[in-house]
Amino acid sequence: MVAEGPRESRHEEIEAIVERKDGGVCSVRDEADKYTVVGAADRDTFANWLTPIEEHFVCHRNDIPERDADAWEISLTGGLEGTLSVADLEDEYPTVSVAHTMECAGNGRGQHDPETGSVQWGFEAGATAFWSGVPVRSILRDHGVDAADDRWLTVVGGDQSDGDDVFARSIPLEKALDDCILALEMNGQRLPREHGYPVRLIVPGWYGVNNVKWVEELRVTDSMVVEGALDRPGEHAVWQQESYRIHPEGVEPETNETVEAVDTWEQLEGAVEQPYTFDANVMSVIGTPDGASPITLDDDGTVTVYGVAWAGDDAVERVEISTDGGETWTDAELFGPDYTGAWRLFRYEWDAEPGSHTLYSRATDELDRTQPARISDPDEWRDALEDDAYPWNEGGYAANAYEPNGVDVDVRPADSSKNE
Ligand SMILES: Nc1nc2c(c(=O)[nH]1)N[C@H]1C(S)=C(S)[C@@H](COP(=O)(O)O)O[C@H]1N2
Ligand SMILES: [Mo]
Repeated sequence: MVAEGPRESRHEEIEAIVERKDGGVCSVRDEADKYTVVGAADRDTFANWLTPIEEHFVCHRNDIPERDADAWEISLTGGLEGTLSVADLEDEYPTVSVAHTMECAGNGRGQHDPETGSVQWGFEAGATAFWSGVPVRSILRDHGVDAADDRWLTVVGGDQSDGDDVFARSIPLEKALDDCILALEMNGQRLPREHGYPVRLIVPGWYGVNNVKWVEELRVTDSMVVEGALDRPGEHAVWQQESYRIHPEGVEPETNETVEAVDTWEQLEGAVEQPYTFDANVMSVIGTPDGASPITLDDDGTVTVYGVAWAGDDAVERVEISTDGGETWTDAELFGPDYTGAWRLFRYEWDAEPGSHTLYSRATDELDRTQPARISDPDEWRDALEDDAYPWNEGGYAANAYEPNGVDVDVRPADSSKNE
């Protein structure tokens, strides 16, 4: 089993990352100190489309593998055969770039009441980067796989656990063939070690956990990973079948070989009993004003509200803003880059009055699913969604309520002294 005690190495690794990222991130509380976690330090990370590497959150459980690219090898297993070196990826395959909004499935966990364990994220664990590398499709086709046939791709990380669990995640082969890549670069630079150097999987629009860092095995099978599925010692299915499942308190998630619905929201609506955290639920965050200091009005009395909204691999249809604590709502304007799997910018010209205001943003996706207002109580599980609440769940996963992410803004009158 997984060891429980705090790990000294976490602190050193976190401090080193925070220092290297020079103020763009800060460390986030992890009750048992099992994870290395840093999150965006400032709300205005969410006022820009591309997140600089310096502001991109980091989240992983084990120590970072130290092997370099020239010693790295990916095994191809299951329906595949052979190995791939990083040089093979660079020399024998095309390179593409994809835009991807990475959101930790535990983002918003710190907003659950009563508190759930593990990393107490607010909204800091979201970021958008360009990732470049080899389309998974090119590799699979080259190895004779060109139809999904309801099969799965299991991807294994080379990070050694201090227990005996293997970091393995499965995604439907259909998604893998569609737009996933094995990334070697992030925002045009060699992958930083903490983001998966030398090679990581990118699953555009899907929760962070699916984006396996330090990839060392690709396996094609009829089933998603279950215990005993891999040719190696240890526990194989912890990260797919136990952790990162959405369920009420005290429930042990059932192992499934396959599921009919992968869209996380569709699963939550009842398609799967204990949903898997696959594509990201519709979500938004206001970037500016950030509420940190009062705003002094311009002569024309308007304040521009900027933020970002995303909906996994579905499109964002609409973003509404409330400047009166949720009483009334007005549409914001979507603008800027528009890539599947990445967030959209929004802006709203607010005719502000002096005083204190609570601002909310609320996004709706192309399937007409809107962010709920709050996170439910634990006993509301099945009725929560109908009651405009996100279901409180034991792991604190995939929360997308808007009220906990509101920003309180103090507005001051235009400076009259300059007219005197
Ligand atoms: N091998 C491996 N990959 C991993 C993890 C991990 O612990 N080990 N953590 C996952 C989780 S929970 C998240 S949120 C993302 C975070 O990616 P980032 O650190 O590049 O932001 O990586 C994912 N990939
Ligand atoms: Mo995560």
